[in-house]
Amino acid sequence: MAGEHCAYVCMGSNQGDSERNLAEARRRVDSLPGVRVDAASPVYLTEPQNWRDQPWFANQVLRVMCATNMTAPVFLDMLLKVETEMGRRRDLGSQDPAARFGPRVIDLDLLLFDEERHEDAHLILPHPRMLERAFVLVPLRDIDPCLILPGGLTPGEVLRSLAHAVEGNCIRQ
Ligand code: PH2
Ligand code: MG
Ligand code: MG
Repeated sequence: MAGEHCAYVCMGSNQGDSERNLAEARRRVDSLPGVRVDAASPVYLTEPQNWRDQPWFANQVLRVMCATNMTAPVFLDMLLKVETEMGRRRDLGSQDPAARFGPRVIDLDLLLFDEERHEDAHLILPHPRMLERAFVLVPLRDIDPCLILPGGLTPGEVLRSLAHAVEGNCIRQ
């Protein structure tokens, strides 16, 4: 449909059955009103970033089409609701890095919403750490190798200057 919004969501899980959690989250996102999952990357097993002392993650990126009348903050609220419904607990406002970056049943991070820029206490777009994270860029390259990211480069071009290793479905960084 003309006028739809194109969004990218990075899903992550490192508690419980992580791959099942990703599959369940994908199903739930696809059934949100005005939302359709248009493409899904393979699932990768990825070395934890930011907070190292925790289990490896399963990560997957989705390309999602949203109805014309959807806005980025409304879509984010829907994603946070899916997280909560799947048992995610957050320590709201915590500055503790273990709470910010530590283990989670499901994490749904909005990476991009069209070319929108947004910055307030709830939402920053584009996602501020997406260009540093191989677990975002490798699956993004799988689904959209020609996507021009903030900064003007494709996922593959950004990955060239990021120390990381992909072996099968494993990403070390
Ligand atoms: N998410 C984090 C912190 N670190 N590391 C990996 N590999 N994958 C993640 O999804 C991830 C992380 C905070 O949300
Ligand atoms: Mg996250
Ligand atoms: Mg998150």
